[in-house]
Amino acid sequence: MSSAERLFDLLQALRRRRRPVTAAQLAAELGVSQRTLYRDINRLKAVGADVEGEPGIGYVLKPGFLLPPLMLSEEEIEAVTLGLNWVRKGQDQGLSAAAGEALSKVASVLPAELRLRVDDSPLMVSNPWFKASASDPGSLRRAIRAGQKVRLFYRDRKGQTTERIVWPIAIGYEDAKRTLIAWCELRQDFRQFRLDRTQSIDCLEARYPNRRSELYRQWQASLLPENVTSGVDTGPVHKGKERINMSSPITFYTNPMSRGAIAHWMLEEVAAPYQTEILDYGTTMKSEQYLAINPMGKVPAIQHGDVIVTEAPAICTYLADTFPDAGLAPPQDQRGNYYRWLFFAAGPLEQAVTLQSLGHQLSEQEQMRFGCGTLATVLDTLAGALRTRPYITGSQFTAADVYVGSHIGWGLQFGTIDSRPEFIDYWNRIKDRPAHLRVDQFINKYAAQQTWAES
Ligand SMILES: N[C@@H](CCC(=O)N[C@@H](CS)C(=O)NCC(=O)O)C(=O)O
Repeated sequence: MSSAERLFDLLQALRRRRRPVTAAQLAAELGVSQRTLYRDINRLKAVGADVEGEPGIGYVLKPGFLLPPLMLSEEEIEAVTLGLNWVRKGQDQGLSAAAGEALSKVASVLPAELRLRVDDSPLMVSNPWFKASASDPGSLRRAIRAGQKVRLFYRDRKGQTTERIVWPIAIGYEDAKRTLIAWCELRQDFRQFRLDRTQSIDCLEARYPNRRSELYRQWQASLLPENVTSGVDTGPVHKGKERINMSSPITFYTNPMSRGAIAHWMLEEVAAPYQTEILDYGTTMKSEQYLAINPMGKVPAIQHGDVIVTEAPAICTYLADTFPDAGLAPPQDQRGNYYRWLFFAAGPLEQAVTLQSLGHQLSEQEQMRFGCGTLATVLDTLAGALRTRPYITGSQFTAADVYVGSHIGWGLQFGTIDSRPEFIDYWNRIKDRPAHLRVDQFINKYAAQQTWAES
């Protein structure tokens, strides 16, 4: 590496940081000795870079030192051109125009042979296909810069329009949608608002009291509740006799985007103390430690003292029996419907829906052999039961409703179960239970964390 390249890399390493960085760190990062690094720092200072600091304490580059125009590498030109072209094609007219301007400025300071890399970039950006927003994102960006409150007229998931005063702190850009992240005065919590669902945005004179950076930090910290960890932190797995120790904490293994949501709902219903371990598909879910819990490498699973339970319906039943105060298991002599519909949903319903989603039509011969028969018969049977009573076992909500209801709720959402009135009424009856809403909120936070948390 030439000494000019080395100096350039050092300058970049300093420019990336706002806090002092030690010579040892810089030397390791750039692959040079500390002696060379001290010499290079002095050479940078000699050409006018305002590098503050001392050996042993750390260095920081003061703003204002501009790179000569030629110091953009070919990779950097491609990165800048691609990024600016992406913004130029966006829906925000202000940003789009600014990106066009910035691109021509970049091109104008490059030597002719490199200018072509901007004008004739081989890296293409597709035409946008995100959902259009009725409101101008530019006004939101200005409100964020100025720390101004904003009045939103917003259509929520149920299609109802609500008016909110919010403190905007960031806008998230995803492929298909734009999301405003803000503190909501109504909810007294952070909320995300899809810009395609906003009907109007008024920037108010009033400023919000906190610093934006502080609110942003709080929002990042709020993305997952505290009793959640990632990875597999298993307690001792006993191969011998199972014993329930009621005082043992429950460890709940899940991924929020999975059938784990069913077990989670049940845990919330029985109000048992539990610790959540989030496992990732294909990695921690297939780790040696977790295979000792569930050799299937699937979630959900719970460990309660020495007892391990896998399979969502089994977890629901186990929790209902183990925490009888929650009143979610019918008395022993009234469990016909309870067992029947739990097993019906875990067997025929799940099987028929899965076959249908794979596009597999069973022949008449196969229908006799497969436990589910046809999806139409399965749904007729289930709808017939729900027509006669509010909950799947009768007049009381039970663990069977957590399980059967979850299947129906998903089926309606993803279109794998017909929107029959019996199913819609039943789902509306149970979906706003506080325990279910808490799980919903957890899943939303997890989804936000996956999308927006800083890595
Ligand atoms: N029969 C199990 C099914 C569990 C299951 O298939 N879980 C999926 C997520 S919904 C899973 O863990 N898949 C990961 C994998 O198979 O690698 C139950 O009802 O709990």
